Amino acid sequence: MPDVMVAASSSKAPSGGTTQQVDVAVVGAGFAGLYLLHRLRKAGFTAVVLEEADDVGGTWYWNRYPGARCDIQTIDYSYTFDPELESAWQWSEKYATQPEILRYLGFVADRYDLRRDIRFGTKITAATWDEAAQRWRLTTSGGATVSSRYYIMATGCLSAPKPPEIDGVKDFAGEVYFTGRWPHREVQLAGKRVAVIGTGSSGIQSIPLIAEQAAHLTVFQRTPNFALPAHNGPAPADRLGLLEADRAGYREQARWSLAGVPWPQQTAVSWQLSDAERRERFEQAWAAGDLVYILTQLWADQAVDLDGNAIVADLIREKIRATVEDPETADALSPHDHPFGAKRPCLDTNYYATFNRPNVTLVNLRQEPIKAITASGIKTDKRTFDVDVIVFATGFDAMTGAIMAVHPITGRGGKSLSEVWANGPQTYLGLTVAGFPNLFMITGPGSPSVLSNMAVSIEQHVDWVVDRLVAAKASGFTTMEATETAQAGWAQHMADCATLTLHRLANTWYTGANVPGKAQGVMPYTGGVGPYRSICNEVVSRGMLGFRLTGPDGAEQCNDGEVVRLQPDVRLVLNMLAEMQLPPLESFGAQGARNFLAEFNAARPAGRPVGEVVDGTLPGADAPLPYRLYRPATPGPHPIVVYFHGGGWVLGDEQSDEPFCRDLCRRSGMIFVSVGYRHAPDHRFPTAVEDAYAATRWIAAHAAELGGTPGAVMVAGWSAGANLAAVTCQLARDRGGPPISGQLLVCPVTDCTFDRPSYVDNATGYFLTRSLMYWFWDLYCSPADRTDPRVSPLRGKLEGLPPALVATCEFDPLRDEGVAYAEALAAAGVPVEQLKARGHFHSSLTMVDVVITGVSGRVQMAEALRRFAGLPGQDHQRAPHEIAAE
Ligand code: N01
Repeated sequence: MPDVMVAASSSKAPSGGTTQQVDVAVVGAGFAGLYLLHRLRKAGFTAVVLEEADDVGGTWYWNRYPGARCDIQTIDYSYTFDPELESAWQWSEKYATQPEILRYLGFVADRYDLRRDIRFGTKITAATWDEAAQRWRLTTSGGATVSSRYYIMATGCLSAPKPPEIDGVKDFAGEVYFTGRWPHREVQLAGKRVAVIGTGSSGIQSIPLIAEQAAHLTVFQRTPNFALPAHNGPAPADRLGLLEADRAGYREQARWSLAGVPWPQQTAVSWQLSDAERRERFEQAWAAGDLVYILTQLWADQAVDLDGNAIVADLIREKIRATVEDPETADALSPHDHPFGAKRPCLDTNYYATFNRPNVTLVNLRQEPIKAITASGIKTDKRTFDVDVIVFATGFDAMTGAIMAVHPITGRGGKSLSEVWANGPQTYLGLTVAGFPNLFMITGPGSPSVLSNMAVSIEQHVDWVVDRLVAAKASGFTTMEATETAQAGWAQHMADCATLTLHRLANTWYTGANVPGKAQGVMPYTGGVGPYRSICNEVVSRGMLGFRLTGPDGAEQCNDGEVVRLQPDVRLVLNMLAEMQLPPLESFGAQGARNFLAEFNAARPAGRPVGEVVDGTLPGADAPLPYRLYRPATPGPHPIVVYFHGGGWVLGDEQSDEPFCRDLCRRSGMIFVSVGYRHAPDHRFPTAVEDAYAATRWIAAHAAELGGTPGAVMVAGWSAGANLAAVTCQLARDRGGPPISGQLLVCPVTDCTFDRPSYVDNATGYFLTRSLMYWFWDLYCSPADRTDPRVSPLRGKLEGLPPALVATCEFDPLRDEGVAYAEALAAAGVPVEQLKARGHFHSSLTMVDVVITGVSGRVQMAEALRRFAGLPGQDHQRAPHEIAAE
């Protein structure tokens, strides 16, 4: 079959200046456009696909440079919507070449008879929403017009090549090629002096093959990129075996995975593995030749934490040094300016070894930038390189380029998309834009798209959009449009997701940094394919949340709102808990609940190393109490924080908040002494509070023996433990000491009133429920005791208390009483800092290494403790989510 199949049976524009009327107009006949057309037709819509190229293929039509291949294993990079299609097509290699992928797309187009509705060689010149007709009006390069109810951009993320931005390109007398617009004829490079500018995936794939042909190849590199050997060949037997053993299961797993390829989520973090274990994992990944594998399967913190990431980057640089013979060249090829994976890494075949060839030269543009292109070649600020051919592998105006720059799109009220996106793309789900009714994008900015296996994301987007069109038609609605609230909520969720990953720490096409003047920001959705799919499904199950639908005769439905208000990792934790369908904790009884908690805690990450952990016993109010002391690794003496664990005065012990204590010990550089106070119902009020007070006295009196700084201590606690910390401060003031220099109250219980809005709004669904709180209160103290300031400190005298940091979480029944306590402290003249954790639930801030978005909160807590102790602040130049190294 020829590489380029001429579209003999393609759709023709209607003659005589008539406007073609269709239900749906689609732009682009690549992976997305073809599947869209197939699904639309099956759903009974009339559709036309408008395609600039002369054939199907999209990105695979244009990118025909030497060495062009996919970099997701081909068995994963395929359509999965039709099992018969899957068995009708066999891929010949692990990573198919561009011609083979193009043949596949042609095969699909023919198999489903798609070409008759594709208008090739047709460029759209403008798209305008016609308010009166409630339709899109498209004008095309040939002058023909199309009127459609819906307009769907299936334009791909990497289809608008970026101009070279180098002076003098027009002066060059030799041949010029762009990898993204490679000629359809054979390009003769044999015996020629060739320059390649750019070392992204396109450069890295083409350089080894160009080097084999050219008399001499000069590679102009601005930023070195991480490249990994593809180890191409037949599809690996293990992956093929998995697919063939359970095709449907394999595909389903991919749909719910993070990157659209069925690999499990790693749980071990780098610091839990020995050097030897890490190296073994890395070597295995290096040998696997699989981008998704090495990006996700080494250790859980490789993509979210700089320290975990640096280990991988170091190991890759070691490989580069081992391959490239000239140390200076090896050094120039080694990336140092971005975390591994923050910029798209490449799969290569002999890339680094190519620089050992005598006919290849690397020019490091960081040391000698290009000044201009001249008639004879390329001039840097140090040298001139005479060449016959220049290949620009300089990339794309990614994600927004093909949607925005290619033609004006005008929505409601005459607003153009370029205006609306002037400060960066705004979308709802990456699929729609407020103000642009009935406009959809497949893999648009705000969707997982380029951070995923595109084939999986495309099928999900297409299915979701077409299913919505079918549902709208069935219910008589003719327009569908995202609301501003939903869109703003999605932007917030996108930003929350982006703080979890390292993508924002690199200047890449993901962030728009490669195009001068383009607005900056992480454009793809970084929350993962599976979570994204569940959110899209949730939008539907919640009555098209965030969409306004209208129909004839004034019919309207608008269920406004934000689909995700939780932090992304909190959402995952709560979903996981919901899936476990646990009975209410209170139904276990006190001992049963304690056992459950102990089991739950045993399964969590243990917490990072601290200098020393010491167990001991101290005298409580009238009985010995166990304690656990966490000492920093730095030389002492250290200030001491007396810590009270959470658990509703009923559950937990001196070890149950271990990861939280370790984390704060490391961050603050202070000793944490976690006290095992006695619990209800065996020991009801006021035992716990008297134990807490007695323990604080004893610890303050024995500070030097414990390795602490003599003098004042600080108190801290979470939940009921924060209640004890707050009450201890009041007792210490009233009973003549010990001196307390500060109080850290995390989600404190401060009052016995249960009718504040947070008790109502967050009564269920956020793990700590209102009924669980009732149960705790009932076990701890009788109704008559509840107004006692020793259990409701909000009702006590607040003047003269030590400075406080009060942390509250948005989705916590205790939120409002925490805020009330902070406000009352401030009113009483106590210096107070509030930390209001948006999108978090009661346990978020203590779930170290699970809820990573809690890190910035803990950084703030550690800083507050240091201020209480009169210590200088620490250097927090690093991004807030990054966990400092030992
Ligand atoms: O483009 P890129 P690409 N002067 O933007 C350099 C996908 N893809 O076409 O990093 C000098 O990655 C630029 O330097 P810098 C894949 O997702 C997939 O290679 O900006 N240099 C960079 O080195 C990929 O990520 C496959 O400092 C200039 C290079 O040009 C995406 O497409 C194959 C410059 C551009 O790299 C884009 O890849 C190919 C200038 N003025 C592509 N301007 C598969 O394997 C830019 N550069 C499936």
